[in-house]
Amino acid sequence: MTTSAEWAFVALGSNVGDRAGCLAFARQRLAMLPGTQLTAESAVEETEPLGPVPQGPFLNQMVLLRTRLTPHELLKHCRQIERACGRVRRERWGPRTLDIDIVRYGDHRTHDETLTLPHPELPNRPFWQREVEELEAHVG
Ligand code: A4P
Ligand code: MG
Repeated sequence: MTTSAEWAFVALGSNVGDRAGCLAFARQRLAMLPGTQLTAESAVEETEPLGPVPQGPFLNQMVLLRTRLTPHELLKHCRQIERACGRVRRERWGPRTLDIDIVRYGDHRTHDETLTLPHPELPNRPFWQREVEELEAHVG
């Protein structure tokens, strides 16, 4: 935890099971993180799958957090939320995915074995770019 807060742009994606439910679960859990406020959320967008794996369409959304968690602390919490969603959804509705990616964290630039910031896929994902733009209006 740091003393000063930063703006974090966090991307949510789901393409199996109760997709909207997974996004809602993620928003709720992110809003409850220590030292963190969920300041704004983008529209939810249905997108065709990117990449080589044949799979169903995604629901994607981005949220804007004001957080005192460090980037690595935030990543650790995101992983926990993904796992928690996986457990809940597997038991009730079969396989599901929830991806939570940190797209931007202030102006931080990081590249180590667990975290790259800004997220390297940002230039390749038009829906992320649209969502970032939508949320930037809320950055004070
Ligand atoms: N990691 C490094 N940098 C970051 C970061 N900035 N934010 C590491 C989050 N994680 C970061 O992620 C793998 C590892 O990336 C993590 O352990 C973390 O330490 P993962 O979510 O466990 O695995 P993954 O999802 O298979 O890989 P990755 O690279 O996150 O895949 P993507 O990029 O999320 O691709 N098409 C559409 N339309 N919409 C989508 O959302 N998503 C994917 C998944 C494919 N196609 C899609 C979408
Ligand atoms: Mg991911």
